[in-house]
Amino acid sequence: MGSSQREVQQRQKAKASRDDVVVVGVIPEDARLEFVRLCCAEKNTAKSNFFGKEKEEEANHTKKKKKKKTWIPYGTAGFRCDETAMDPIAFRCGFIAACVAAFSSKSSRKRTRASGVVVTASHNHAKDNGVKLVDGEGNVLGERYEGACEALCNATTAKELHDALDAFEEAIVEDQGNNVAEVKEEEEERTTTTTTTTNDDSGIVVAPVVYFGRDARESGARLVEKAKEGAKVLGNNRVEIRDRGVVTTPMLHYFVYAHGKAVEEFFAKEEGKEEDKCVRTEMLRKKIDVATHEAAYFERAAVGYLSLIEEDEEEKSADGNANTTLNNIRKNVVEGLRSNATGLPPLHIDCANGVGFVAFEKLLAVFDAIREKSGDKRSEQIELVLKNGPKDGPVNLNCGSDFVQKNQRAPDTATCSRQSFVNQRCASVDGDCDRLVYFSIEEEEEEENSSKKNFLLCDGDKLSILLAFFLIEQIFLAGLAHKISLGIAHTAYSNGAFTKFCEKNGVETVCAKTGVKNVHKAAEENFDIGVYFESNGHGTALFSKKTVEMIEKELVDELTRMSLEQERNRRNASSSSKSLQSVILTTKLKALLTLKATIQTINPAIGDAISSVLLIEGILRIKGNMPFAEWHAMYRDLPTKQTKVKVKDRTVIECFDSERKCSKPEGLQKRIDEILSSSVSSSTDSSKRAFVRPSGTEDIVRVYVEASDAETCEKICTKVEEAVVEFCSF
Ligand code: 16G
Ligand code: MG
Repeated sequence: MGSSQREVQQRQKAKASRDDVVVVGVIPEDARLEFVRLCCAEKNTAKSNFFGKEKEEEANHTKKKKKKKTWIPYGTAGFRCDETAMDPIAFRCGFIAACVAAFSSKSSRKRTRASGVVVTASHNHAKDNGVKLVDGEGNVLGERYEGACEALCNATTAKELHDALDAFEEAIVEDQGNNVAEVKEEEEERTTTTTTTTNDDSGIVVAPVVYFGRDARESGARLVEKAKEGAKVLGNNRVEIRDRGVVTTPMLHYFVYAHGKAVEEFFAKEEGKEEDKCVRTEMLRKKIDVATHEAAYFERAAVGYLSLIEEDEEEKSADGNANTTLNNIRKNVVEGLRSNATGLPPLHIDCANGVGFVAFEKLLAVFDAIREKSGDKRSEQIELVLKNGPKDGPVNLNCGSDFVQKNQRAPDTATCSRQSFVNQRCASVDGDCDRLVYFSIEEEEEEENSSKKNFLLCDGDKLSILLAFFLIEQIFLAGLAHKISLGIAHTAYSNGAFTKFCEKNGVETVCAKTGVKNVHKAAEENFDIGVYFESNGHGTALFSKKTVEMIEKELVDELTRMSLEQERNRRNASSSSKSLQSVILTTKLKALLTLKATIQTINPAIGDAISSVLLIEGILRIKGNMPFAEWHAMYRDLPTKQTKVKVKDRTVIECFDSERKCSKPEGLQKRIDEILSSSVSSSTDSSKRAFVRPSGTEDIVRVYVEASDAETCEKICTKVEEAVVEFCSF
């Protein structure tokens, strides 16, 4: 008996002796064993790289310590570490993604399943790299997988690998609901036929797909190959691999989302119903190819933007005939919404020396193509000046949204000096283009001819405000305010002035833990339209399915009513009451069209800096070319201070209340409360706030403080840092 067979028997025996075990064999045994074998083989060769330096350095330490040092956690957004340590993790994540694509579906057999792997370390240093995993819906892979993924990627023995795979299978089964039998049946069909694909109820042959993509880091190509190797272990007959090369993280999420949508639509509409199953299979494949092509992503966003800023020609000509009362109504209601969409100065985008540059270039090419093809002048109404591309220097070095937001200063790189941003309208994205902040820097001449630079930031909070207020207005004008709930989800890092402003204006807010997955969930669960942005610029607006359907239905109804109304008006053009009715209808229709265009511009899968730029640019134009300063001045941020504290073990800190308070180590929260109410700061300053949390991406504790003046912030921060050191050093 071979050692692997023995292993299987031992595992099965162990499982049989446990009463609670319900999961056996979601992952086919051949693939499981091959995966474990390859992981162990890699450990013995490439692992010198994996555990590399630390292993040597730690040679004299205890075994426990050694393990701790090399353990790579599943962080806030997947794995991230020095790129030289990423190979085994990329390999294992490839296998994980393949299993998610092939087995995690909630067992709708009419669905070709997909998943995704993005090799990126986002805003982190160029020498780092990482993996973000995408689930079948195009969302961040669910939290239920995190523990198993972490164990799987850190396992060093066959036993540890098998245990982690068992836990992983349990998470898959949870995802499948109670349809394990059905999935197993599919698996049998698949392995007993020689096709490379899966049969569904109607006999259509479909294949689970893993989409791969990477940011512009040098190590990306190597790590994607590793991840693909991992996926291939599941077997060519079980999963198809599609490598999308250098793409932004949100693009990869979109491909997975669009894949699922294409399949769903194909079956819902019973496309090619009359054809035989081979023809239908080919039709489905083509449909998926088109929907998940890069061009589809850019065209969707570009067309969405153009519809958003659309000018209503009919409205202009109607104006001439309208009486004064009508003109006034239009002025108040309509002009506030739409303006001649020219006149905003160009937007200078700092692309963090990363993939965003490449993606924005492609977007601009789509606008050019639209203009050339149809002569559509609207596509001139976006002017982006792209700065800091991948050839300009190491990703995120002195540039990118993280640099801009954390340091409150403009980028400064070899190719784009700080000066090149002065007196421009500017924005900045991060290394994988899922964060966005706007900023401006003005140079003021001072008396003695020296210059002072004024830096103003519109961070995630201000993006939320602009977007939420715009949507509230549109919902109101569309007559849907009583049917749709809209609110903002944010994190503890949102400025106190932001929450106060929302409260004052009656906008509901909900605070969630740091991390896109948490804020996304809070927005989704609490509102029909949930706007969310972390202060660092991650975010979007989520429209529930019900809301999208409602808007679409209202639009159809409204168009029907409009055409009837126009017909009546034509018959009796002099009736002012009918004209008034017509204007109100126009306003409603416009709002509905605007909402529809907004939905199209947004990446439905995840927050996306490209669609956010288009959306914000569209809104600013609709708002009469709102100047940056006006947007920035909607409310004034309280001074804040953020620092990092290095401690022995950051995980001793445990938080609650969306990370605004900590329960462990005992006494720390009490000390923070004392600092806040002590003489360090004025007792009348009700805006004082401070919290600490262990970072999910770095081995440090983060400290956040805000108060009504910068000096108080500094003082409180120093005291809180001291408290962290004191309470965490045991
Ligand atoms: C990751 C998260 C981001 C979060 C940040 C917090 C995603 C895609 N990214 O970048 O949302 O704000 O981590 O980092 O989820 P921290 O835990 O180190 O403070
Ligand atoms: Mg990012």
